[in-house]
Amino acid sequence: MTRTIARRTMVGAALGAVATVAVMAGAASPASAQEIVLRLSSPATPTDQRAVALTEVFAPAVADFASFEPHWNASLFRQGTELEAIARGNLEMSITSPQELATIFPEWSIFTAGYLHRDAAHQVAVFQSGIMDEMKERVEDELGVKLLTVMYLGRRHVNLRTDQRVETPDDLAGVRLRMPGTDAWQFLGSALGANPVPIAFTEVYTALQTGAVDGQDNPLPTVRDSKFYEVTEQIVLTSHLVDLNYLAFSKAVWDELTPDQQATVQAAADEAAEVGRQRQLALEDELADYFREQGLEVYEPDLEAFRARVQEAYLASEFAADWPEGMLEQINAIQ
Ligand code: KDO
Repeated sequence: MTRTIARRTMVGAALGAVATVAVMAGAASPASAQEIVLRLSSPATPTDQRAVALTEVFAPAVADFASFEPHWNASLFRQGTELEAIARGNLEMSITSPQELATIFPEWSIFTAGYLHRDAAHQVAVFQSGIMDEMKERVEDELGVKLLTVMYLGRRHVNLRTDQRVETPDDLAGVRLRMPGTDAWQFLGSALGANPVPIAFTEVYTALQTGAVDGQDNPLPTVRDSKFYEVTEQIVLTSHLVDLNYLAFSKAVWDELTPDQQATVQAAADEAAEVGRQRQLALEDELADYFREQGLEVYEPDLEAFRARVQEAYLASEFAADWPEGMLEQINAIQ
């Protein structure tokens, strides 16, 4: 498996970031509004419910001592480079994924496995259960990134520009399916039966439009926000990944906050995640009909065939060798 960033480099970079913030904020005094700018970079669109909730809920909640400065559509950092930017002190926040964390810490690939989380509530219960504490601490200690809360993106489905019916993974043979560009995402594409093609999120619309790929996978609200429905013919409701992101925060900046400010940031993050989650769930409920009205075929394939193929692929994969002993069983047991 590729590790795009050497861990030793990251530790050094994280230490560098601490020094930068100490100079910015003044080591002895609590940070004030003038001093703290929380820049967030994400490929998400501004209409993505995670973006909306961060802007409407997180930003005002921390406004007494920090200004939240989001950069959507990957306008500040390229997708997949945000964690390194935080570690180097060049960015304060991002919406990261277990797939990105797994490029540095292989054990995080457990959360990239298809058909693992059951639903949004299961994600939250797993995140808060304590079973991830060691993994989170390692990210904090070695990368200088604090994972504040879990954000819901939604159930990922296969969205194709071709109209050939898909019932089982065999029907995806030879289909060039855009997946985000890390090993963990590419593996998921293969496990689904397709030929995965790595393309950055901001390039997906054009890739679909020009036929550079046959399809992509994302939750229904993302298909609407990014207008992928304009350049595709069908959505196969595979639900192959209940996708989650983590709100990532610079540990160096966190350490400069007073305990009260830390509590405010944490509560604001949890509240924004909850608001975004509920809105995203509501959208998922209504969007299948919307896409049908737009002329797309939207249907459920043989889910058991997909689940069996994907789960078998993960258990036999090199990823599984890095999963903490017993964690899969613990995740499955959490209600
Ligand atoms: C994507 O690139 O398909 C993806 O959905 C992956 C997610 O983990 C997340 O990064 C998301 O893009 C972006 O936030 C854009 O919505």
